[in-house]
Amino acid sequence: MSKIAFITGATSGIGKATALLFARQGINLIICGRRADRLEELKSQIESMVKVHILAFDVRDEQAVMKAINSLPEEWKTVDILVNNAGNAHGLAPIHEGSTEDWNAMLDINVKGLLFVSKAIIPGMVSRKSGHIVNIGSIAGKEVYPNGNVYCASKFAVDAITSGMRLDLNPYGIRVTGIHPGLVETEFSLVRFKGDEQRAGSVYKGFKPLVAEDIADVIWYTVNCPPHVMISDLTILPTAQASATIVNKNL
Ligand code: NDP
Ligand code: 8X3
Repeated sequence: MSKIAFITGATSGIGKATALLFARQGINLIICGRRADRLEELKSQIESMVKVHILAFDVRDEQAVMKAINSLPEEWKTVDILVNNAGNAHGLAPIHEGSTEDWNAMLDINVKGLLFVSKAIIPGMVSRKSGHIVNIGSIAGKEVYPNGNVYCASKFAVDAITSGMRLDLNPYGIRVTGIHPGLVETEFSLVRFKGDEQRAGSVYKGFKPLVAEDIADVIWYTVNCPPHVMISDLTILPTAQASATIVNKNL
């Protein structure tokens, strides 16, 4: 029987690329995000390959998360792979200038949203003693960079939660993978800089950044490993990037 993957943040970037790749690999998909029109469009792209179920909800809204996941039809309740990908940076400002609205957004989406979705899905994996959780962290969850403060904190939290999950779910044979990308050209910077296309584009100028499909390939590699193999923690950078702050623009 085909597996079922639940992918958050499937309307764009890494999540969408992962959904497209998983569909080509025959994995049935529950695709999530707030923008229902994009989910419908993605569904129409892949439904000739696999079964697709759409769940449109805001991961910040605990009630909405629980309602959406608890209302899954019976044939969709057995989630084999959870990709906790939804997230974004909001703003890039020194700590004394950052907006509390941005801080709330990052902590509510990147940390609490990931927890709410996990809370709704993991008990089923525990009862079945099987499953794979892939959490998308960041190089920002390994190194703090100037003005990254709260975004970095949210991704350090994802890293800690991922380690905690791995410990707590070890008795149940559930695999837990943390993937930590460096600079990937998606809508990420457009969201961070609130729609300023010029500023967003400048982040990726002068070197070859990763693309969403690079991360999708890595996610697929981790879920496609033999059952006794768990990729626990993986950082992936563009070749031009040596650390969170060092990017060679002269290659
Ligand atoms: P995108 O902006 O392209 O995609 C973000 C996705 O998250 C969208 O599908 C969006 O869907 C979803 N999302 C955002 N807020 C919410 C919300 N409140 N409720 C539900 N879904 C939400 O960015 P990326 O693909 O780059 O980002 C994906 C993940 O990768 C994030 O966790 C990000 O932190 C991480 N990452 C990105 C890197 C990069 O350089 N791009 C590097 C390292 C990590 P919608 O708006 O429709 O709700
Ligand atoms: C996204 C990568 O370096 O822009 O998490 O924070 S970075």
